Amino acid sequence: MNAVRIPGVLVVLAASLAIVGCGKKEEPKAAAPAPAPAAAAAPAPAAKPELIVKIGHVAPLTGPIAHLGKDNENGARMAVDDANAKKIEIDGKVLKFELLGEDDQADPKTGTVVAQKLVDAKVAGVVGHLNSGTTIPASAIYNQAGLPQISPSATNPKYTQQGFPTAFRVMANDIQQGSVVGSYAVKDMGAKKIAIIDDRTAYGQGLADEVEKAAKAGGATIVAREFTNDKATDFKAILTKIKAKNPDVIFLGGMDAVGGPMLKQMKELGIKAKFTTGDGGCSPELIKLAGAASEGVICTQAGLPADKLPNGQKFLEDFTKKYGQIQIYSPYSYDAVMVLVDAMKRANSTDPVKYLPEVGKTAYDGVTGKIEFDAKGDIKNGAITVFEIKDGKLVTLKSEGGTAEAKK
Ligand code: ABU
Repeated sequence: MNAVRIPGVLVVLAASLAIVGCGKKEEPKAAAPAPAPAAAAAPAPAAKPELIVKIGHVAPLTGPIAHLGKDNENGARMAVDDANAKKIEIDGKVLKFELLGEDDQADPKTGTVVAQKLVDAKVAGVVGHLNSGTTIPASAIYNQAGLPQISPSATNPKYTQQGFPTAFRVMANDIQQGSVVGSYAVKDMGAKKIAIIDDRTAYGQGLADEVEKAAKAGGATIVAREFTNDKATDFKAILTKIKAKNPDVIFLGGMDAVGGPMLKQMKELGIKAKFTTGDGGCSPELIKLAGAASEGVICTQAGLPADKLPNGQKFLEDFTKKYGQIQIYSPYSYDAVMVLVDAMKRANSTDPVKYLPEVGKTAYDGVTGKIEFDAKGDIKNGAITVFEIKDGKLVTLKSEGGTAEAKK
């Protein structure tokens, strides 16, 4: 240990001062002048009152596609945080958005139960649901309550064909997607014989029907039409039947949780047909689940890829930093929240009765491109992008539709 060395002369001096100090009489101290009164602090400006605005969000947060539900919810949550940071004011009050997240388990009945729960909680609008099979029955409840509902991912056309003024979606629908997939399989993949499997959900079966129509119109023959369900993991029986028909292409109308194990089992059975699927299977999760069996898969998403969008790249960076890899729909749920907020601003009201008409008049530059709705609530100029899985990544092959500026 290093000793602290004190010079000897200082020790003597300090001791003498101490002795002197001990004998010293205290002189009475002159009264200290009264302190000048402190300058009166300026009163802090009164904080503006807040108005709490609840936004509902619904997706499956449990079950086989919980990863997609969480991706959707994270997109909505990020939008709520960004909207709150803007300190938007209406009638002298700062809007404080709160996200009320519900889990519908991708189950149509649960979807209606949580929809009613959100109506009872007096949300100002709803982003959701994720699945067409839950979005469609829930939309009747939101319509009854006069609540704007924007689905970021439900692509079955029936959702917006019901004539509900409350129903909107921010991506292309399956009439468009089915036509692109069917014609891509025939023209670009050269398929003459196509086998189709669907998961019997509103999305899977609906998209499969559209693909079948387009493939037949293109001159292909549908050699098999099989079905499974959205919770299944063993497809060997239907794949064995399909193998006997020797198709060039197999199309799956279903989600990535079904597509992943199906691809593995196709490989195990030695099926050489190319595999195609729609937006519900076009995810990083499909690659994770299928591993090497996902190489060469052709899939579509109902929008433009982030690198073709002016605001897409920044969203991708910000989201990834906060929540990790984007699955499929988080950019769309982000935009869906922002469309509601934008309509409230234009209406100068968070009352659904007053701001619902403004949702229909939206012209919003979102992270997924320009958002405008047609009379039914479908997005105008919706786009479909075709991807191929190469070296474990989704690589863009081509996009159809979308606004000209977005594609520059
Ligand atoms: N669009 C595919 C996944 C969601 C759905 O429509 O069911």
